[in-house]
Parts: sequence; structure tokens; C-alpha cells
Amino acid sequence: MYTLYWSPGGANMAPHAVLEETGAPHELRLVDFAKDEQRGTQYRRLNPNARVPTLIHDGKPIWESAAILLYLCERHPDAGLMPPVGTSEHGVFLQWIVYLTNTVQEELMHWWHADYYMDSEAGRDELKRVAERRLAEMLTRLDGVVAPYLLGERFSAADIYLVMLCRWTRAMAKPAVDWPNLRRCVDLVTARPAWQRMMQVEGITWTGRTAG
Ligand SMILES: N[C@@H](CCC(=O)N[C@@H](CS)C(=O)NCC(=O)O)C(=O)O
Repeated sequence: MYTLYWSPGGANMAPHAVLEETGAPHELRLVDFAKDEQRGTQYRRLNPNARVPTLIHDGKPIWESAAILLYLCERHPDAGLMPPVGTSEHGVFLQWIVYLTNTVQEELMHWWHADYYMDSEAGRDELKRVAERRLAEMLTRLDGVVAPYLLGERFSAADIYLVMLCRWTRAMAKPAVDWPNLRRCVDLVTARPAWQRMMQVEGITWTGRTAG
């Protein structure tokens, strides 16, 4: 049994959808940002970074959404969410996961949380502007890759991660779905029953929240 600590639409989306893909029994524990629960002593004992997600398995907390996603893919090979370990296709799969989390996701953090990086309003405005420009360049490159998935014809958990990040561009002047190949990938992934269950349980739609 897994326990996933989460917040609606947060970085938990990808591990949550992967849990749904595997069919593994799991329970969800909401971390209420409105009450700042992520910064509470109790939660920080699990995740000292005060961020979601955190997965508990066999009593051990594991944090970082990409690490949780990879861990779940490894533990549930029958779900076929990644190419076999040791193959070059697996190497490319790892490349995309790492690129998505340490480059694209980081740029998204600049846009959503400019206040974490810049003290002045002018600094925050500039950071957001630059982040949006850099994200557009990244999305252009990703649009040139997905055919229709990051690994070509083969769907993998990397696509789930990509689509989570695409959703996070929804409030930008040019969201990811304005790129045609990314749009096709988003349509394919969001049509999956596992993705739809995750969205329903988290109470979110592509453009917002269903409640709260
Ligand atoms: N690199 C981390 C980032 C996690 C992260 O930034 N989570 C956000 C939600 S998307 C969060 O918990 N924010 C709480 C806060 O900023 O106070 C991961 O991918 O797990």
C-alpha cells in the first residue's frame, strides 16, 4: 500500500496518474496549502522541503515527483510505463524525465513563484517575462520531438510528466496546447482513464479547479 501526499494540480499529478496506471492500491493524504500544512512540523518530518508530493512506501518517505514516478515505474514493470532497464530506449526515457524536471519544471517555478526568487516587483516581472520566453523555446523543441509521444509511438510515464507540465502553462499568453504536436500528445494522455481518474480525484480540470 502506498500513501501519496498531494495538493490539487501540484507536482503530485504525475505520480498520482502513474499510481492510477499501475492499479496499485494507494491512499491519498491532502496537504492543505490554504492552512500552510506543507510548512507544518508534522509534514516537514516527511518532506523537509515543505513541498508536495511525498510518497510513503514501507514506512519510508520518498520525495521529488520524478523520483517517485521512476520508483513506481520500476516497481510495476507490468504496467509498461517505461522501456526495459538497460536498453538505449530506457536511456532516452531517463533523459526526458530528468530534462523535464530539472529544466522545464524549474523554469515553470520561475513563472509561478517569481516571489521565491526575486525581492522586487520589477525583478519578479522580469523573471516571469524571461521564463515565459524560455519556456516557449523549450516547448518549440518539445513540439518537434513528440510523435505523438516523447518516445515516438511508445507511450511512457515521461508523457504523463510532460502533460502535467503542459497544464501548468495554461495561464500563459501561449499555452503548450497551442503547439500542434504537444496538443496531440496532451489529447492522447488526457484521454487515458488513469489520467481522468487522477483529475477527478484531485478535483481539477485542464483550466482550473472544480471546487475550492
Ligand atoms: N521538485 C519538486 C517540486 C515540488 C513543488 O514545487 N511542489 C509545489 C506544488 S507544485 C509545492 O509543494 N509548493 C508548496 C509551496 O510552494 O509552499 C518535485 O517535483 O517534487
